[in-house]
Amino acid sequence: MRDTTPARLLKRRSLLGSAAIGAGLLAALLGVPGGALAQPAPRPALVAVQSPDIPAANSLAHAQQLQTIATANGGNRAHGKAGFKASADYVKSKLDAAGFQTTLQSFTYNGATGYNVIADWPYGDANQIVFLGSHLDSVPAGPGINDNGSGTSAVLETALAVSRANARPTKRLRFGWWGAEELGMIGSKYYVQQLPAAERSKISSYLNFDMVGAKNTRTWGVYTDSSTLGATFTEYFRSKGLATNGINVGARSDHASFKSAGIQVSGISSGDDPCYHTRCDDINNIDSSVLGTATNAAAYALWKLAGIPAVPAVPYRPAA
Ligand code: DPN
Ligand code: ZN
Repeated sequence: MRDTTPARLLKRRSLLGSAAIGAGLLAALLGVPGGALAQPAPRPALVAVQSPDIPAANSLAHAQQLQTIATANGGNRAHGKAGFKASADYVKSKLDAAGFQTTLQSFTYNGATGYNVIADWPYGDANQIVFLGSHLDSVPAGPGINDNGSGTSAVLETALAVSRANARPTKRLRFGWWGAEELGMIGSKYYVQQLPAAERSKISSYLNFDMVGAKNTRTWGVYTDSSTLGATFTEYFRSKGLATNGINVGARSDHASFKSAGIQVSGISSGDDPCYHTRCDDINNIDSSVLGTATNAAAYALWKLAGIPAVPAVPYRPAA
């Protein structure tokens, strides 16, 4: 070990002169290797949550694909229509390519086949699942891009960010895109009801994303039955200087299916708009930066709640 006792330093001073010692100290402070007093660089401090910064354009590209699908299939993506199945196939193909374990779960409602897309990221404690979901169907009147191509895109892009990060979370991550929400949360109710009780009890929390891209967004609505989950979203928006308000969505979206099974739920919404449930809820009806904020809020909540390890801000290089 290097002798740094005062006596030794004084001896060095007398041999080399104070200028050399000064240069060595400066080299050490600047982290320059080989200085007379160079020390190993300190390990950088770890930050609590380090979710990725996801470009808004990524989520917007999914919304554009959903618009293209609606346009090619009679202008909507409603339960029982070709535009719905094509939407489910789009989401599933992206997840399959990214390494998720996916399931296309079918159910029957109103004489038509509906589908849920479920994706698991196969790492972390399978007994503690953090679940993010959004409904995938539109109403028959239009393409449903704010309601709910926006939530669909935000959750899809968050899942793809998990894959890009090659995340190794403490908890398990599951993602769901629900069919026939607009007819009464049919798909999410079906999913929860067919799960055995032992499987239901593994779900720690469910976060819902429904209408998260509205152009007229003033504040972010946060709904929750758990102060921890709600605070996670509020904390994210506050860190970006964005206003929030507590809203009550009641049983108007898919979180209600999970809440009924005793699972802690929360969700965010930018709100509806003049094109709600009409033909003009198209790609021009969303604001890409609002959609980008929703995506990053989803990623922040997921990284925090599932315990995805923070990475050092500066790579750690041991001293040679
Ligand atoms: N997106 C609405 C629907 O599916 O008709 C429900 C809703 C309203 C969701 C308000 C969030 C906030
Ligand atoms: Zn909706």
